[in-house]
Amino acid sequence: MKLTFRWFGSKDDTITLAQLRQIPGLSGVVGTVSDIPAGEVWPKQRIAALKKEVNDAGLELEVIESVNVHDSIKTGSPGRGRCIENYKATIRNLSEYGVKVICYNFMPVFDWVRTVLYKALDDGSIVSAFSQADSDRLDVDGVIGLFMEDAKKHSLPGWEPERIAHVKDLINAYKEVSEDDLVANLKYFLERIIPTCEECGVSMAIHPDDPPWDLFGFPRIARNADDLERLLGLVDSPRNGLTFCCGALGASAKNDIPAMIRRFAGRIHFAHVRNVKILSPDSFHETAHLSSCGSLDVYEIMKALHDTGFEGYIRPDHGRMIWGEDGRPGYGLFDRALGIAYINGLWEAICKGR
Ligand code: DNO
Repeated sequence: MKLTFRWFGSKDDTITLAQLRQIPGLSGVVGTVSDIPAGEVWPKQRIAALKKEVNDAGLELEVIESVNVHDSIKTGSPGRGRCIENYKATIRNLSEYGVKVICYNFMPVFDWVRTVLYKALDDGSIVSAFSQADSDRLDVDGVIGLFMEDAKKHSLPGWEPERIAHVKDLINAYKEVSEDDLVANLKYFLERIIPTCEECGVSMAIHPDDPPWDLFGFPRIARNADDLERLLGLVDSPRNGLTFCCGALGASAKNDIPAMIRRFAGRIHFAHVRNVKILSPDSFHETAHLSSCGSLDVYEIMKALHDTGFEGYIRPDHGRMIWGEDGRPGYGLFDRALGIAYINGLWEAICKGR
């Protein structure tokens, strides 16, 4: 496995590559070019510049999170043909610069959703949280307000202000899209891009729904093991794979995370290893990575990855805000670096215990 760290770029991240370089065991960053709108081609010069910057800092750039999928593709609207061709061109361009895995999602309208972005735990650390009851009270406008308030300071992945400015149109565009339609639209997309991935040696890795249940009446199609099985079957190629986000899936106690890792071995290209504290069947808050801090057994997660011969990329995810750091919710330096130290420790112990 290769350990990586999500980095939003020198303009958009408070964390520097020089800082990341000092995290022991880190092989590279999970990068993005965030100002290119979904549906457009990522130009080679931009990818080359990002790669150079990352390589110059002594790190690799082999994973991208995310190349966002345009809503015309998700909703199956006219115009998707052009966006799919552009997506294929982006895959080719990224592969030329050594990218091996592309993370994306197929969530309607919203990416990850929380109802609280700053919740103080007993130790004074700050985490985000979700409660279905609060979400029902908040309605779509309330949730947008919550994220937009934060967007003034930090633009959160999936909640970029320019996207959210059109959110009412987006919501309308998804009104007639059923769960079956969304699956069919994903199949249409994958059938067209996976041959390009096969040619270029790039793996697609879909991110599961976060939280892993239906929200605001929109269909969700990556909530549990059965959903993931269905997605992988849409195009049965190893290039059609998963970003296995332990925290997203693990927010539902019905998802047995180590068992799912064993079941989908070979199709997991990228793992987001983190913990989450389940408070009730539909509420949770985020935590430190340690098993004892949350509801997931992170040792069993790492063991399942190890036992199944996982050779992909791992990154820590959604750290707490600690030690007075101010950053994007979930994406500070300190707690994610602690998460990596823990993942490194578990991995070494598991390897040597064999
Ligand atoms: C949240 C992230 C997601 C993820 C996208 C992939 O913190 O895990 O925003 O990057 O869903 O497209």
